Amino acid sequence: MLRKVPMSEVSQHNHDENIWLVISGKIYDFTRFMPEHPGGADVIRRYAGRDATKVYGEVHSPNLVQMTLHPSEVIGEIDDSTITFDAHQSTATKTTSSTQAEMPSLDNIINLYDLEDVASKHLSQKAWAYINGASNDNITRDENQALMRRIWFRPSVMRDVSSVGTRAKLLGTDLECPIFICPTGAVRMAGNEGEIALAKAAATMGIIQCIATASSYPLEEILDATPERAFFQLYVNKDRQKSEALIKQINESGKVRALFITVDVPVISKREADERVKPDVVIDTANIKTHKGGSDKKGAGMTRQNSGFIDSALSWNDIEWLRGHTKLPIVVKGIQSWRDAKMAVQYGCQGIVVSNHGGRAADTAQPAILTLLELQKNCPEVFSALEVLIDGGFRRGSDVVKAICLGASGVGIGRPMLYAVQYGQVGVEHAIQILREEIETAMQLCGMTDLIRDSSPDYVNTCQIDHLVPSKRHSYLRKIERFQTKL
Ligand code: 173
Repeated sequence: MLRKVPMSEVSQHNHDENIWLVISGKIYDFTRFMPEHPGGADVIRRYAGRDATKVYGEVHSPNLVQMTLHPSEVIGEIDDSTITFDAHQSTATKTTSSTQAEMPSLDNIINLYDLEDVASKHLSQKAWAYINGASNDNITRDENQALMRRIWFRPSVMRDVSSVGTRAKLLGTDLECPIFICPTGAVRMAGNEGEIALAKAAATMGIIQCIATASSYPLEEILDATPERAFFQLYVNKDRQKSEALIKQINESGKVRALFITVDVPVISKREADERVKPDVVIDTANIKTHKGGSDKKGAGMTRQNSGFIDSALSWNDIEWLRGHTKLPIVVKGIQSWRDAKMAVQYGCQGIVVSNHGGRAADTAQPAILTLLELQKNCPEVFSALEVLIDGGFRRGSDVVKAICLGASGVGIGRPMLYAVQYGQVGVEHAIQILREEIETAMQLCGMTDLIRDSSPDYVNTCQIDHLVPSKRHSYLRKIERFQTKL
């Protein structure tokens, strides 16, 4: 039985040496944990001696506080008769829930851009800045999409397309269509159901989610909501033992089919939108227990606050270390050059994700679809040595079909899935359904009946971007020239 505590007693515990917060009717002692809070001490301090239920609920899963604090840090239960209006006051302003009522019905959402439009109007300013934003000038983010539109279909006609199939195998897993949900940090910023909505919708729709290290719900809860299978994205921790423990948990879950290791942000890039919008609430992530804030001007807001743990010393030799800790397929996520694709083959990886982190890594890095084309032109052997996945800028079923024609075995969808989380699980299912139908229609209009069997570069005309792919020989000759100049 928990002790009933009057609000007047709670409000006295309002300083760093002794700090209590009320969350969902229970009183917790945050004194020990406050310096370790991944989102920083300030947000806890702001609610010292007060009710933090609302602000807590915007960014954390209901059970996180119980899982994080010791049983001895649960002080008691609030005595309801002692609560005054003031205790509920928070400094947080715009929230997702307060605006949800005005969102258009899902029937009116007919493509993924509609979801983005809703997000731009209904997400909190901070969530929109974090999710929609990318690095520096957002050039790579936007060009990822734009370049896809400079690849033309070369449709075949009269191929009896009365029925079409999109089934595919991705890293040994059977899918209804070759789509995976990209790993993204802190999905709960987009909507309360967060990664749980993604897990459930991926299952009902027959696709797969790649769970992120920096997820907002605890890994156990996401895995519980995952009936059968998922991928897992790993940021390698500076403290390797922490990564090893996480990999062990992944191995033992029996649900994870591949380990994606993110390699394109050894340091977090400059995320200016994220930096500019000061948070109402400091969003953090459930599975990361280290915090390194920055007092410099490198600028990445919430992302940087939660990324101090990422090991920038990661190198290709670490693939061997990873291999020593898991039997799962290892997929290197964030390949941006065809030479690195070859490296992944040399180091014995089972897959790569051609990706620039949705333009959130090096700004002005080449669009992902261009990298895929470079692989086709400069090292086509890679496609049979490992699985080539891709993400970045995919918004239409036709974009997906183009990537599959250029040799990708699966396509990742990131931001649009988060925008769909505004509507919870049904929203995510709706988004996946839209994509599937668009894929089928694009196939039929191009004369394909089975996506995997029929897709080939013959269906796409890349002449508008071919000249952007430097030939292998060209760069090799440049190297020799440089060498000769030195001599
Ligand atoms: O792109 C991101 O925002 C990202 O990868 C990340 C990394 C660490 C914490 C939160 C998000």
